Amino acid sequence: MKRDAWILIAWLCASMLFAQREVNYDEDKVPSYVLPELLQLQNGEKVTSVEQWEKQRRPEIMELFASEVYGRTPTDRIKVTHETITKNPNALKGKATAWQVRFTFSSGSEDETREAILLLYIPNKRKEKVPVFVGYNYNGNHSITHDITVLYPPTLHLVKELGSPEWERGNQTRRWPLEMIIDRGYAIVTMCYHDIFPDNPRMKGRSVIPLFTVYSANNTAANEGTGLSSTGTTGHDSNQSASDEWQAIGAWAWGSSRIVDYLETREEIDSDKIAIMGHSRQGKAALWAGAQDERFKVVISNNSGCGGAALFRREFGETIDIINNAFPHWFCGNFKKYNKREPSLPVDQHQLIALIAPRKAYVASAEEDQWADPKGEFLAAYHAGPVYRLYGLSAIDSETMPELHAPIMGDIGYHIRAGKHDVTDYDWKQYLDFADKHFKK
Ligand code: GTR
Repeated sequence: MKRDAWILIAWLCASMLFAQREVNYDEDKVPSYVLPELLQLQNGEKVTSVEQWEKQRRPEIMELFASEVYGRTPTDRIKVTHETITKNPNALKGKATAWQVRFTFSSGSEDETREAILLLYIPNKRKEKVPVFVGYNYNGNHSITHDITVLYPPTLHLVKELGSPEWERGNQTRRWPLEMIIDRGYAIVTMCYHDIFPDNPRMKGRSVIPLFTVYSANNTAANEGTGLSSTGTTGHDSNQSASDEWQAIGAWAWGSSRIVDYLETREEIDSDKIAIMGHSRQGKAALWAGAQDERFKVVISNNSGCGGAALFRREFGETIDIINNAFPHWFCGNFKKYNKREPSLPVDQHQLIALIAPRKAYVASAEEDQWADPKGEFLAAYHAGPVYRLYGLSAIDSETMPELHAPIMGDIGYHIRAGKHDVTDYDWKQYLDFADKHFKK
């Protein structure tokens, strides 16, 4: 082998070792930290009433998450149309009716559009309007079922090479126990998250973001998706946008609200009983969606980790610096100021969960998912408590983590299960129980 190749290999090994060293999995090395106050205004005044929380403190915290972490969701509305493509009254062995609906998003001038395909299952056995779970899938609607009539997402080719495992029908069925959800009397609705923002640093130009007037035109060229040759880039930030411009997580959260807009048009659905469930990066987006859109009455983050439920200040597992380098397109530009500077971030994730109050929040961890910092996920749920108590609701009582498989089901829910980073039937059973409890089924 040539000398240069050896140097390259040595450099790669050294940088991998270095990267590994930077990840802390040792509880003793968690720095001591002080969490930003929940119930204290920026002017130092204490918050003692729901009114003060809602009118003053909550907007302050919301503003900080928008400007410093996820970017601002535009307030302008773009045109969204819905077209039913298929209706299958015999889905899931006749237990449900499946609908596929094409969403077309258009810019003000309507010269630019994006398409997304929604897949909605509604239980056939129902006496009244049904509650619903909203959740994005990672690999496409075709991946959650073996039903050959379910369409591929229009965007998958932008991020996944044809023939890669994501293209295989049914490759994610184990994460989507559709029959179990339908049997419990819930509708379930999903969409491929790539349809809203194809998950790649160079794909912002292909996302819904350029459809908005606030999108700065000067970043079109830098971010324009040019096909598969540009995928897989890490540590690359070609983002020229305003430092508080929304990025992928903001767009995914926005997209889930557009799903709610559609659900509100469906007479079979009880729009007062809408739950959102997101796994991992979608757990991050679900919390941000739940914070912003009060139509989500139950908000569930499954193994959401850094930028989701986990407290940043523990610097355990994935950190701000690591996530910003690996996924430069997820958070806003300002968030990069906090790389390796967690204590200077003006918010932490207990505050994100608190923004959901008085609606119900559930955080779930997996024992082997140390990258996501289960303890940090638990502690954020715990420290959101004061806002729930302000509303007279229940919160998590003890700072000690519960045992495995001992779910807490108050107004804030939490569980940790055995096993890896994933969504399992066990997780879904808890979410259904939690939703039953709060939707009084
Ligand atoms: C990881 C990332 C996590 C989590 C996860 C996922 O690579 O570091 O923050 O989002 O991906 O979404 O599966």
